[in-house]
Amino acid sequence: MALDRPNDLSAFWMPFTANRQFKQAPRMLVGADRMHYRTADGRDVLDGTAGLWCCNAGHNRPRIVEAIQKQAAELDYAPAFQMGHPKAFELATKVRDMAPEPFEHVFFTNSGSESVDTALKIALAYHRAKGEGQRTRLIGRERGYHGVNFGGISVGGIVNNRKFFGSLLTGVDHLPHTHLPDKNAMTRGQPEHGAELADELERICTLHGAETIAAVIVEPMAGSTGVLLPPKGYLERLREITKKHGILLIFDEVITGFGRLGSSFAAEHFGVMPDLITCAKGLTNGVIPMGAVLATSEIHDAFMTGPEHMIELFHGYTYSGNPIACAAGLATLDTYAEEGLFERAADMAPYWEDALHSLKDCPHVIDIRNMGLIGAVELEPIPGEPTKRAFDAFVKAYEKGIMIRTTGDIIAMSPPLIIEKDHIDTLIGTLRDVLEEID
Ligand code: PXG
Repeated sequence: MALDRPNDLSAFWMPFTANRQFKQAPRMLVGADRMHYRTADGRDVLDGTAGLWCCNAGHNRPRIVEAIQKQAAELDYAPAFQMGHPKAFELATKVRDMAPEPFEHVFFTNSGSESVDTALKIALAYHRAKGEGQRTRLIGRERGYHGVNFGGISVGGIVNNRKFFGSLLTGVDHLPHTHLPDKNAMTRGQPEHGAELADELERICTLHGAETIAAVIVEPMAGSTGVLLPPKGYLERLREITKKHGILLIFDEVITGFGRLGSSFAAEHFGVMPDLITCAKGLTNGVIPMGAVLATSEIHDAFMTGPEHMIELFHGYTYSGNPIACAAGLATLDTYAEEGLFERAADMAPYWEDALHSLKDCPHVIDIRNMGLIGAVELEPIPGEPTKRAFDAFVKAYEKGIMIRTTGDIIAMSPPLIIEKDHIDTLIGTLRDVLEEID
């Protein structure tokens, strides 16, 4: 029988977790259904974060569960290199069909971090294939989160994710982040100020020589670092400058892909087309690890040269296009389509926005930001104890039956797209109580 309360917690070194604090007071989840988690002590907790921004269709959806069960019994694994199985092609076609027009090709990975490193490698190899092998520099952004592999932390801009891990990739530079609370606090949707921050790319091009730069990678909306929205005109400007200099633009859509903003991808939402898109999370509803990189034909076709028996891209993973992940992905995308969940997210967004901004008079709140079904509430840090206030809010929220995420002193929420208005009322109402109770 499974142990609901394992009494030896020491072996599992938990990721991105305060291990010692957790193991003194574990928050153990043992079940889930649609909008709720079930805890080991028998409580239902409303999921305000879709797990880690990934369970966009909610939890334990029968169609996805059955697809996985069936696939496991039919074809558990197929070699990913020089062999194929039908569902990988079917899923790639489905992803292509739901992506904005220029994205014709899909490379499968197993996580957002792998998608990012894959996209960076494709960008470098693309330029080499086009006879521009001198384009080796990669440009990220301060406060960017691109996963935790070496490529991703090199272009990423979160200090604690970088500083412990050596010298990282060389030839990397960073754009400034776009968080301007003095000018943009309490903005609903995209902020007015900050488009000019994209012009910093011109400065970086002048500094290094634009012809040495392979790619710029940004999250169209930065999630992990506390929901930082692109100022109006910013992404358009980045696209303009990258295009002018022959630099590839990569949108990291690990969070924004699959309906978060009320569209399939943020590229579509903002009407700005990058050259590569990374995704993961919502691709399989978080149920089975899987990610992908979407590429335009221009990029893909640049590799399709040379003798036909030769491998064109020396890259891939044992589990690229794993059959069970593909089955989960197909059932997930069918669920999104059948239930119209992306449109639903768009329809629900104004109610979500109003509910979220109703917290502006709560204690400690210094900013509220939102877009689609994403929201952030930024708290004034306790002097000398950064992150403590938000962490206290997280623990208290969990005790009161809602799941939120915190980063620094920012509370982030990204509920499953099946959320109903009364769930929003509960989530925001409980968060109000939490904010009124914490120090
Ligand atoms: N890129 C972006 C934009 C992400 O948000 C990754 C890459 C890495 O994905 P993997 O699958 O390797 O974890 C992410 C992941 C949070 C939180 O609470 C965000 C992520 C992961 C876990 C927690 O903000 N984003």
